Amino acid sequence: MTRPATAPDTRDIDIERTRLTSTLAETWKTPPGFWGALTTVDHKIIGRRYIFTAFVFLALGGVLAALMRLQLAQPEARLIGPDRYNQIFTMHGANMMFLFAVPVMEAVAVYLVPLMVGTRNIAFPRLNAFSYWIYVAGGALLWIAFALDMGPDVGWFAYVPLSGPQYGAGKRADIWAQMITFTELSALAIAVELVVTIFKQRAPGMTLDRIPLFVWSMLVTSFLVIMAMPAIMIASTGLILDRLFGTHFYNPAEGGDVLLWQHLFWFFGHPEVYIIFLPAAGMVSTMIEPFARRPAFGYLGLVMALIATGILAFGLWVHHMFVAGLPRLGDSFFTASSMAIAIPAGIQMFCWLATLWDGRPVFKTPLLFIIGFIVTFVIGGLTGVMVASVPFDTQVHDTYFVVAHFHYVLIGGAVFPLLGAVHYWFPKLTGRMMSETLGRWSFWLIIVGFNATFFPMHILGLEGMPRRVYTYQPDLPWHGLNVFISLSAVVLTAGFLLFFINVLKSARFGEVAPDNPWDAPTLEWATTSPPPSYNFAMIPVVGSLHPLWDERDTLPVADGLRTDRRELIVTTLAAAEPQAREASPRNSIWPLLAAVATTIMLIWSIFSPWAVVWGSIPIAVALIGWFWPKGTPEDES
Ligand code: HEM
Ligand SMILES: [Cu+2]
Repeated sequence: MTRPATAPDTRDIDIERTRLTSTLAETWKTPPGFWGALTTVDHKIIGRRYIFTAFVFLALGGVLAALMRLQLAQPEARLIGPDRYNQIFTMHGANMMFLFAVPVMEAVAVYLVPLMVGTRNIAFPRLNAFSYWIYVAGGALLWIAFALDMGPDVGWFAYVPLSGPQYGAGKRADIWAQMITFTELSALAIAVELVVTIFKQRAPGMTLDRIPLFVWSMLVTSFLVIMAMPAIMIASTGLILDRLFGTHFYNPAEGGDVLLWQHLFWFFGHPEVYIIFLPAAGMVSTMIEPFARRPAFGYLGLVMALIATGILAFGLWVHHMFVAGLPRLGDSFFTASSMAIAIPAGIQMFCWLATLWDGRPVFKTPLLFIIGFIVTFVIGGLTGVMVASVPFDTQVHDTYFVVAHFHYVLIGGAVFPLLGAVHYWFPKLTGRMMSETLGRWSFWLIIVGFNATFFPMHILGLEGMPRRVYTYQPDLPWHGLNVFISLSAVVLTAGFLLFFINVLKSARFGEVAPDNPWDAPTLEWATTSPPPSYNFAMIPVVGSLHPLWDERDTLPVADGLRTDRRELIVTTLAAAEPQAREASPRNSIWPLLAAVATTIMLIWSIFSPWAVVWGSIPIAVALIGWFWPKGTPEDES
């Protein structure tokens, strides 16, 4: 890189190591205290906060699940009435999907991707801060509404006409629709940040075929988010307009169409499940290497499988509409495409099994969760192939069979890898190790509790028990299994509680973690645990797919970056050759203010269309403050 005339001691190569780290720490620091917390743009602080918040929503959603199981344990139980029950299953589903599963994956990526690609912050750090605030606001909206008995009660996919103006009285459905706007805004923002970070901020030498598999999975996921989320935003905005304005998007009497809702929703909704699953698959591919003690088998196959799944994901949505009365020939195509998705999933499975088979596995907690994932996800995949067939789906549609199926893929396919990932990356996040003993106990309780809870639901479904019913009569043959399921859910809950206890205890008292406790090959382990504010004192230069295995003692580094202001290296898209030094934004309060203004406008607009007019003014002011030029010098090539 060229070196224009700057003060001689501001470049990293010109100063000695201790001064280098202290100068960098000063340049990149988040001031301590409340103000620092509100203005930070550090991806690690925001990522940690995001992960924590998502787990709070998991716990809240779990409480609702427990309530449902309590109610369903006995026939004609009086604990929860039908109206509250409708709110509870809707809240549970919407909360789990929109406030837990998608955000938690994005959150882990916000924390890890910049470290794994060897850069100092995520691209668009202020947008990242904004995205977190807007996410919290959407979550608070949903839960406060629920506390006020205004929680949505139309199911997590809010079908019209039930959610439309004719049947959905009050503001319950509007709360659902606007919560979508909040969470999709935040997800879209992160997707854009991740794509740019992965394309332009990879460490020099990290060519496309040296990108860690979790990062690949987040790249594909981000494109899925960018292409799928607009469909649901259009759908939910149309719903709000129908309800508030009297438009007729979904009103057949005036030329609207109820099936339009289902198409728009599932055009988003099916890719949504891969937005949850692909990051989990990426975590598995990344974690399996240090525990199998060999490189993942079939890197190219794994990457291609991610991409293939991402593309196919957009061609399956009608399998959610097999009983909507579409032409049979059309349905058959979607049966075929739904079954085809088993091919890339199978490729990944074979690669993981081959990695374990040929490796020398160390059975630590993360690997246990990986094995739990493999077994459970295969079962969920098999019932998926079953419901992809129209005659079978016609039979089990809207029964507990489907509830069993999607919990197998969601919990088995995403939550298990995620729990493994928490054990695996915890030392990087906190500087401490999680307890292996508690980890094993929670794993066994969760795996046994999960299967005992959800496997019998297949049978209940085949016996005809519909989903979303608040109770059932004693003369129906469902009682025994329901008691069994509710008791098993206690075991599952105990497992989750133990996991949370482990996290809290280890964060305070856990064994202090070294930089690379698992002898892992990827760059996030090349820095301290937890990493300093600037991530890397010198930007690493990557010469292989497993830099920390192949160049154990001598990871080469790039130099020439300024230390007195935030700078990072921009590299070319494919070859990752250094292109420019770019300034990274400083801390700012404006993202928070913009989020507050946006929140006011969005919530107000549930009640009055004028909110869009008047509410936009504070947003515009906040954006002007955000983008006000501060005289930062031009980036240098
Ligand atoms: C932790 C243990 C969990 C238990 C015991 C549980 C239990 C249940 C039950 C009993 C229902 C059916 C309600 C009904 O049809 O009346 C349900 C629905 C649902 N669950 Fe879970 N669940 C759990 C975790 C999760 C997770 C982690 C996710 C997503 C990542 C999830 C997503 C959903 C969705 C989307 C629905 C459908 C809601 C609707 O019908 O609108 N669940 N859950
Ligand atoms: Cu689907």
